[in-house]
Amino acid sequence: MSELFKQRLAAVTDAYEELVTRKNEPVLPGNGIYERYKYPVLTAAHAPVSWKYDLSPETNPFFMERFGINGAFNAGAIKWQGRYLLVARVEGNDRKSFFAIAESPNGIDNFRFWDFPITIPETETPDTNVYDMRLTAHEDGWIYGIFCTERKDPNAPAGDLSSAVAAAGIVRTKDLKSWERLPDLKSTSQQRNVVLHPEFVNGKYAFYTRPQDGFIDAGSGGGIGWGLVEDITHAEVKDEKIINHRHYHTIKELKNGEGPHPIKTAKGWLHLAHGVRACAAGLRYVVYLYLTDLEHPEKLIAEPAGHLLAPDGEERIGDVSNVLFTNGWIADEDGTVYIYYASSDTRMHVATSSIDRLLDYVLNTAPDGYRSAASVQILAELIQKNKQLQ
Ligand code: M1P
Repeated sequence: MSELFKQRLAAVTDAYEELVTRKNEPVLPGNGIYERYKYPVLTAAHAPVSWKYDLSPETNPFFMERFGINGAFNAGAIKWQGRYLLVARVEGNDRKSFFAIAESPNGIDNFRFWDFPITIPETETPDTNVYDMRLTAHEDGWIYGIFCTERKDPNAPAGDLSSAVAAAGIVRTKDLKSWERLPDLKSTSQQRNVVLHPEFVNGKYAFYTRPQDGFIDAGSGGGIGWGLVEDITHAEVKDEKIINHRHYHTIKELKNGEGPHPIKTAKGWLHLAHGVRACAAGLRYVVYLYLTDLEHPEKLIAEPAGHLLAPDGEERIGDVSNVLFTNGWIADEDGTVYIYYASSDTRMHVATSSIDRLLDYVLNTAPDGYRSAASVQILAELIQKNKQLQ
């Protein structure tokens, strides 16, 4: 073994260990709704040394990377045997994404990837790319993973090497190690950001959908949809209705999409979602919250105006800048909520809050008045109220 190999192996291993054992800390005082944390919880650099390097001095004398990892983002989340698990979208330098589980003892730091990425069985039409898994521990006893499967558009004209078709892939597991692939969700349009509701509704599986005109364009899709499915092993949404609408001059003017599955609370189902608008810098993705009825999860009860989380500081920059995206959160038994969000299609972060705080936020923050004058009126009323208290 050469001196170079020895030195590089030691340096790379030390840097990795330092990163995955680093303590995270809240950024205070925050806004009272949640606390952000100083460090991202998962990055490309969290990929184990054994994923990136051939550890044999004979076949890798320069100790150079043999498998480049470009990002770790858009992770589903679940609490499993007392540990906080992220099912990350790991993207290689080759642009292909795959899923891998990273585990933490406390949900805010010390995330380490499991030894192997997840092997997702393919259907008869192989996926070109898979990403953004939403995990649902369903009352039927399975843990489902609903993800986006992307394939080249078979109808793309010759020379068009970009057009793609998005659909919802479905896998399920009982141990998070072996995964059974079910047929993709059938619906009348392309789909991304599809999420399985954790409970049966009228004895059926319930899906949050995001109908879209094309691979990127939500177009006439209208917003976040809802549909019931009889048989999850041949899932088909026949009747899809929009339950969270896009709206002119809001944070979700162009597109929106359900995040992780909603959390059941005493006051309704708490939903986390992303909204997209266009601006001179391109698309801007932010995260917002809404609440729906306990008995009728498709019925909106409350929705504050604007975003809950928007790109801030280093979060603004990455492979696809100005993007916050979420598809994972964990509600602990004590009411703590861990909101996992990705920044700029590059890395994962956590923000912590509680069911009580998020309900207070969703129920007591004014809804969008859709006009500047309405916003000024809300602000003036708050200032006036505060004047009487000062
Ligand atoms: O690049 C931003 C996001 O774009 C897509 O989200 P949406 O379908 O709402 O436009 C997804 O590809 C997502 O993975 C990505 O983070």
